[in-house]
Amino acid sequence: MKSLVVLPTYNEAENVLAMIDEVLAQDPSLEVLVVDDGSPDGTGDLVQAKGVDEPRARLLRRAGKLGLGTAYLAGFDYGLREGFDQVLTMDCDFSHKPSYLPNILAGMADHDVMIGSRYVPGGGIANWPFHRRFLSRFANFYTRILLRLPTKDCTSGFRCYSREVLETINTHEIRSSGYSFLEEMVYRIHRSKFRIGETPILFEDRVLGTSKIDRSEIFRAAFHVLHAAFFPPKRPKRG
Ligand SMILES: Nc1nc2c(ncn2[C@@H]2O[C@H](COP(=O)(O)OP(=O)(O)OP(=O)(O)O)[C@@H](O)[C@H]2O)c(=O)[nH]1
Ligand SMILES: [Mg+2]
Repeated sequence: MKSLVVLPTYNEAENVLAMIDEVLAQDPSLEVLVVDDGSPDGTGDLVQAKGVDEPRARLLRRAGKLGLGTAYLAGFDYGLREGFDQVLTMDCDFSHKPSYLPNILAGMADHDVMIGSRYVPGGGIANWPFHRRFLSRFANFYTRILLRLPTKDCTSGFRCYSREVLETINTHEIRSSGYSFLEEMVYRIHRSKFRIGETPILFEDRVLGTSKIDRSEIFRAAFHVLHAAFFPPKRPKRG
């Protein structure tokens, strides 16, 4: 089994090399692809230099800040093209701790998708202020009700997708970015009757670097979920 861990980055120079090292240390089957959107802080150059003596660390540079959703799409395409059996995604700010990777990989034995989940027993959020916890809880409640999803954490970006899932659901039809991209992925996967598993993670707020999420994204995501509820995507044929 060959697995690709996609790390989208925008100004993560303080985190990126330590993240790569910790991820690669978890399992010999793992390789890393950093999808960097021309970070002004030189994140891309650090990864390129790292790749010189670490063949398991790869870099995909994009010209400008094109958003998290399309960074995931670029990572999925790369993983499929390069023959990986599964593609994982994680934030590159240590909110998603690499030490959970073995649990996520183990879950893939009997699931098509695994999600590192804050909202299953044993999971949680360490140091978020009340308003962010509330927002995340509300977003998940709203999404689960409207889209009738059994998944507890629909907005977690800590995931592993099997090759078959990425080949089946039409990821390029997903127009939304950020949180609603993640919600729509879960929705499409669930509608195609793939097995979605969740394993608990303790999510911790970033220590280094700054947040890139903007407030308008929250409203766009809420609208997008509503839209998906009334106009569901076509169910693709499986395999
Ligand atoms: N390639 C790429 N990566 C991005 C973009 N926006 C954010 N990222 C990365 O996506 C990951 C998640 O972004 P964060 O800023 O941590 O967003 P968040 O976790 O929702 O917000 P915080 O909890 O405040 O950190 C990080 O690794 C970012 O560097 C983008 O436009 N392009
Ligand atoms: Mg973060």
